[in-house]
Amino acid sequence: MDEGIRPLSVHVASSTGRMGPAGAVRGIARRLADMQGMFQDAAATQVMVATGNPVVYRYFAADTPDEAPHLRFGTTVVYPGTVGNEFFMTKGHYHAQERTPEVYFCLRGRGCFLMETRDGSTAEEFVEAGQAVYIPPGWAHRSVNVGTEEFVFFYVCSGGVGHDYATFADRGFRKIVVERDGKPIVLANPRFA
Ligand code: PAN
Ligand code: ZN
Repeated sequence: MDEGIRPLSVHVASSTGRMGPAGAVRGIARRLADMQGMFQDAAATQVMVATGNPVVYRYFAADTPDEAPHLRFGTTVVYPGTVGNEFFMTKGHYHAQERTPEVYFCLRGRGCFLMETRDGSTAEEFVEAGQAVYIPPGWAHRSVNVGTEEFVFFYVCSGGVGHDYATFADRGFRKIVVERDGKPIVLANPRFA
């Protein structure tokens, strides 16, 4: 038993992903300038950073202890948009504690979860509201908004998993999601060619 940890409840607005009350929730906004080099089109990135530097995504976490055996849970909101022809997405990560899974549940919009393993396996799951995805241990995950409204999903994983973003700093994920003829398609990332 964990002394001092009391049950808590938070509100989740399924249309916006916003969580509250403020005292029980942490929130982070990632702007395009925080994602330099992650999109393929460097020139488009620079123009967009210089002309508004949009918020690409936000995420919220309930204020639970970030350590096992507790759970981390909250929402992520990826806004609609593209950089060049590449859809707005999260940074993506491996859990530093690699043997930890995660569950995502889509609340709104249309998205694609890109997943991959260190031995080069890849997977992608297209989702809309009502669909849940299980991310097994050892699978990195990145979330892409492939629609025209906000892509909102709920996540839950073990506390203390940690996030390895560095693996993706140079080349990103093995697959990219781009718009072609008004539709999302998944392509091999040319940086791996
Ligand atoms: C999620 C992600 C969230 C933001 O809570 O942390 O969607 O994505 P990045 O961490 O890649 O910026 C999760 O997968 N937690 O483990
Ligand atoms: Zn994760």
